[in-house]
Amino acid sequence: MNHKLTSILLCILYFSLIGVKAQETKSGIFEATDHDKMQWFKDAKLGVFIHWGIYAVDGISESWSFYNEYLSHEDYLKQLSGFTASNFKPKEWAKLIKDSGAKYSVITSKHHDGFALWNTNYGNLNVVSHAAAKKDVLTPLIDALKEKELKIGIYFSLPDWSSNLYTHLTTSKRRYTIEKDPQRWQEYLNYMNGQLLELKKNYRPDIWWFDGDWEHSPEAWGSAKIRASLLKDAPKTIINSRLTGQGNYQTPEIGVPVYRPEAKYWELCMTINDSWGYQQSDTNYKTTQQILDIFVDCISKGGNLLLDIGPKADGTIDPIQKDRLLKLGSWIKKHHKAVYGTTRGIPYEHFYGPTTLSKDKQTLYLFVRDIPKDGKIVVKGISNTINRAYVLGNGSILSQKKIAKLYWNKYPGISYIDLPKETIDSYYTVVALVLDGPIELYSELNDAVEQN
Ligand code: H79
Repeated sequence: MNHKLTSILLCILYFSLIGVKAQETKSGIFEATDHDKMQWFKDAKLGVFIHWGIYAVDGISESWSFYNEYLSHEDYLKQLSGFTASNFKPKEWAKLIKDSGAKYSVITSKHHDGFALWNTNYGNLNVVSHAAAKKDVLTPLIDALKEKELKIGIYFSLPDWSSNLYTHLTTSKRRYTIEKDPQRWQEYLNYMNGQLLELKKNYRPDIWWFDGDWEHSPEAWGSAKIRASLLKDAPKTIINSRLTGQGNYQTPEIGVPVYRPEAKYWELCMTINDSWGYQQSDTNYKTTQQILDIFVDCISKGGNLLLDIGPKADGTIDPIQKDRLLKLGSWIKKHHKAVYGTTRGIPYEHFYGPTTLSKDKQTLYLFVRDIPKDGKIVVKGISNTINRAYVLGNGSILSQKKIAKLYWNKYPGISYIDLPKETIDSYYTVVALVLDGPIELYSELNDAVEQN
């Protein structure tokens, strides 16, 4: 092949690669190879979110309490002297998180109040030089989580309402506008990016969990530049959708999706009571059943749950929060095959409840919340033969009976599967249907005689 032809072919190859390299999706920009890096996230299903900061001292809402002017910024910062971390046991936290069944944990390195949990060289508000703790708490926590082989997510607030370099102080007070003082804004960006690079270098996180992007445009934040610098030498890092348009997955907050989201990758973040940080007065804890209702709903729709805890200022974790994580963990342990590495389930028309499928699509897991009054569960419109039905984590093989199956058409009939009371789990019983091949759903309107 001559030189000219080779270079033309190389050019064509180059431009066709560029063409598939980046693609805009709902959650942001997607590289062609991003599906590989998202696989562990897709399989993980559960993460534990940690909101830990000075707001735990008085038990008031994280950052928002002074932003919304419920108290002065000055009084909010007085909590620094109560943030002792004196009983902080990172290894116990990591064990608890592992035992919850989570595969990753996302920690607030810095919330909108600007209080940094590590020994940062940037800014003017961190745990070592400004809080009673006088020690870095982020490093030992991340070390302990890594020791337990948990993936690490770093939550980072783009806004810092405490910084004099930042535009917003409270809902009614602005320090300046970017248009009028671009230099000051640039100084803020230098501080913010300095911290981000510090976090990247120190911790090499698997996920960057941004928050607060709504306060400025992506251009003002320099979102594309931030993304490029975080991915440099770390292309497998995942970024959430809150770096406006630069992320890999969507992050609905509190609102459990009613319909299956279109996004391929998504994660619902959810409080364990009604607060992100520790608030003593908030006793409105979700029950284990309710947490599982939400979790099962998420995984059956192809998403993850990022369940939040709010440790106290001394580093202890409320016993109710511990209890919920441990109960969730023991349910997941019993039913792990129906959870990790599964894909979203089948439409409710086939089964009136949440479902997941094994990766090879040959096992369908049915999540049964209640006790069926006639001891039977019903599955419709599955063309496969159900080779075996059993109760996951219990082992009982279940008998089944098919009705309304005719020999002269392809309509697969209605299957009734016996579910004896003794096999019922206290939260969700999982029935595994082992099929004769990848699942085939029948969706025809069966109104014609196909064979006679
Ligand atoms: O860290 C937790 C919360 O503190 C933080 N995200 C979780 C994980 C958070 N709280 N609220 N929000 C994020 C979104 C806030 C949106 C609002 Fe607005 C800001 C409502 C009013 C001002 C954005 C801008 C929506 C309407 C205007």
